[in-house]
This record gives sequence, structure tokens and C-alpha cells, in this order.
Amino acid sequence: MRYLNWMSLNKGFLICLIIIAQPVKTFFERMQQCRHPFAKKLIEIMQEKQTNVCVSLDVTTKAELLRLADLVGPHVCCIKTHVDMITDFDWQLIEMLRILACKHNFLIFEDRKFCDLGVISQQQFAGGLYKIGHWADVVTVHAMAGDGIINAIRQANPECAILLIAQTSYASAFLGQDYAAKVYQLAQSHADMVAGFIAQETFVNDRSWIYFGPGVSQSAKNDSFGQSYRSVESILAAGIDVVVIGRAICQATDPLGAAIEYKNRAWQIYTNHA
Ligand code: 5BU
Repeated sequence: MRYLNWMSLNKGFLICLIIIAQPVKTFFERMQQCRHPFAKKLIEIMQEKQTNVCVSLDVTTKAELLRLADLVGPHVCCIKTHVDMITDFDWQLIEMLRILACKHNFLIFEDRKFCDLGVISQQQFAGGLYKIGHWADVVTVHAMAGDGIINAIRQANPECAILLIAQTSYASAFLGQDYAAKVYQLAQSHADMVAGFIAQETFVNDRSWIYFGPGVSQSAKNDSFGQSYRSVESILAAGIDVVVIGRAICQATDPLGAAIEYKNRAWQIYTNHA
């Protein structure tokens, strides 16, 4: 009897262990699937901080960007910027942002959407006022310009990862399945630089990339300039790894509360799906 009890206890313990171990195993697998070091690092941070939220800090001053980064930084895996929106930009902003990235363990994503000749994009990436290539962990690139931009970024800083825009949350009628298929081909031939995609779904049956999905809000359906929103549930059900959330956090009356709410909701859904 005692032996039986011990056996059933042990069995229960083993089942618990398997259940507890499940997400770890899944995340390990997800990390194994993704080839690019940026994607691997991101998954590590996601797992450690239990968050698959990337917050888009679309604000116009240094002070506001840094205030929000410090406030919501502990709850996100990435902070996305549009650095050319900052009216009082200077290099101190970058230094402070990098310090906050270390303090809160998030990656910096500059959503520059490069889309020009390689030679121009290289200057926009490495030079100019913002010197994006000196501080961003990842940048967005439009694939319609071919591989010139990817080659130019590789030459300037091969450590900076690229997310190719395959699908958008706006004007998506322009970029159909054919376009996404070509974006995928481009990524495959530049897998040393391309870590994943901006998309609305996993548009190819290939999990070796990380998928970021913008256009997410639980309350708004659209804005007055063409943005269209989906819920966290809907975009994660479509296979997206990281939800990109801007105004729903930054313009909330309580940005910290909103960030925590999105983090918990997205993480719970993602870990059940992952
Ligand atoms: P919002 O406030 O959650 O609407 O902000 C969305 C952010 O994501 C914003 O910075 C856009 O530039 C970015 N974005 C997007 O909304 N949709 C896309 O398809 C792409 C980027 Br690509």
C-alpha cells in the first residue's frame, strides 16, 4: 500500500514536472528553429521576462521616450522607435536608451522601413543625424527594392538584424500573397541578415523566422489614417510571435497598467499556442 502510494505520488510528481517543463521545451525548440542570433536572443529575453510584447514608443520628445522606456521596459521584449519623429534628438537620447535596454533587458528596434537604393539606404542607416546602425539591434526593410539594401546594411554593420516587411496592417491590399512569397525568397537568400518578418500571419510554413505583428489593440478598430487593428487573440492565432503595440499602451491613461495587461494577455495566449 505504502509502495503504491509512493508510486502514485511519484507519478503525479512526474506529470507535474512534464507540465512545468513543457513551455521550456517549447521555447528551446523555438530557439532551435530560429536561425538568426537576433531571433535567438529575442526568444531568450521573451522567456526570461515572460513577455512577447514589443512596444512602439511613437512619441516626439526625448524626455517622453525615455520616461516611457523606463516605465514599460520591464514588461516588453523590444522597444520600437521612430527616431526621426523626435524633435529634440541628440546622441544623449541614444546613450540613455542603450542604458535602459541593459537595465530592463530589452532589444531596440528602429522601424526605419528602408526602401531606397542600397547606396542611399547605407547612408541613412550608418550616417546622417541618427546613425541608426550604431545602436539599433534590428531595423525594418521594404523588400520591394530588392537585395541592394540588405547588402548595404551588411557592409555597414553585419550585426544589425533585419525584419523584412511582408504584410502590413494598413494598405494590405497592395501586398498580396505573391509579394509575400517573394519577400520570403529574399529572406532565404539573406538568412545571415534577415531574422524575420513584419506580417499579419505566418504566411509561409516555416518557423525558422521570427514574426512581428503590428496593428494590435483590444479597444480600437482603426484610426483616421488607414491603420487597422486586430485583437491580441486574433493576431496570435494567426501564428505571430511578437505583438507590436503603440498607442494602446503609450496613449493609455495608465501606460504601465496597459503594458502589464497586454503582456499578461499576449503571454498566456502565446504560451498555450507556442
Ligand atoms: P499603433 O499606435 O499601435 O497603431 O502603432 C503601430 C506602430 O507599428 C507604428 O509605429 C507603425 O509605424 C508600425 N507599423 C504598423 O502599424 N503597421 C505596419 O504594417 C508596419 C508598421 Br510595417
